Amino acid sequence: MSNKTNYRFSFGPWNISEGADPFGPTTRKAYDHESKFALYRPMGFEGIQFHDDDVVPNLAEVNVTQALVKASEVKKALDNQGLVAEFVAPRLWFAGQTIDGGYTSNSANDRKYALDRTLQAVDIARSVGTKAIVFWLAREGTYIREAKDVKLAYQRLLEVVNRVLDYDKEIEIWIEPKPNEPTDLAFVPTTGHAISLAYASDDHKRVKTVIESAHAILANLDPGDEMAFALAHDKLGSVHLNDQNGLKYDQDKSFGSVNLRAAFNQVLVLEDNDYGRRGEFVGLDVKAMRTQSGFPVVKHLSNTRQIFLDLVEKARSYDRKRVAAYREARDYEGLELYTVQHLLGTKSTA
Ligand code: GLO
Ligand code: MG
Repeated sequence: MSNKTNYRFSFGPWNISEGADPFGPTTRKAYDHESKFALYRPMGFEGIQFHDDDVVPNLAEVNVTQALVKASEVKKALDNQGLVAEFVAPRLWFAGQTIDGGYTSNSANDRKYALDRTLQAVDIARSVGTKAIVFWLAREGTYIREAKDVKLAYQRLLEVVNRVLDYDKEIEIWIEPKPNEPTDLAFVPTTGHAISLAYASDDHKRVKTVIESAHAILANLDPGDEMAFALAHDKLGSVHLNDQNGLKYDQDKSFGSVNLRAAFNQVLVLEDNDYGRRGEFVGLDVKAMRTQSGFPVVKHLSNTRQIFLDLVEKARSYDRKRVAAYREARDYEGLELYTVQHLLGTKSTA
């Protein structure tokens, strides 16, 4: 059953951070942004997830042409290091114009800013060599329910999706759902919402989703099931593997570090459905613990990759015939013991 895919891994430069949180200052020195690229290959990664201003760090200060020149320079630097850009995401949550959201802001000027910046992110994506842009809809939502007309907000989101599809006939939009944080009630909280938007769009084949394990857990959903749902519609553009200890702030813990069995089930879904066969990346979105010292701090990334690969081994040695027999006999108690013992590496008594 397993396809023996050689998985390709990616992460974003923001995954190497200075350890600040809302309650305290940074705990580590900043590691030079572009020097981070040299860390990828030795750790077994080849894809870089970019925000538009990770490609062009001073984006607000340069003109459109300068931004594209910089993006093609970055592309050359990546080529030289055997790296590829996986996607570019417009970082709409930092600008003064997007305090109350971008595409769904109540201000027409701010909505225009968000659309213009998104179209520029499409051009940056093409110049840096990728056809995918990610919509993580950070501030598209409400802090109080009465603040926005929610039906109108969803219509506005669809309008932006269509504008982008029309602007570049090859671009793909991957929507990354998340139910809350930074907003209280986020628009497009689940995979189902993202996929509905895709089907409502003018070219649904070019609208997919990025599923982040922690975001699914924050919506009280099972990440593996969310991935399977997207795969059933051929809409899993990428994944952001990590972990999350229940319904609290977004933790971005190392994959499998909280719920090993749920992590195993995510790997099983990817393995059994040939994920990666068309070059899709196994993307990570993990944060190092604030307490960790070093320069740079990258163990959380190499550990997550290793845990994923260890679970791939577990997925490949999981006896599918035996699973089928338990299913056939409807002996789910037996199946559960087999699965847990398989994960524990103990002698199977089931
Ligand atoms: C935050 C998101 C964020 C996105 C990134 C790429 O919760 O997971 O890290 O993945 O901005 O769009
Ligand atoms: Mg993410």
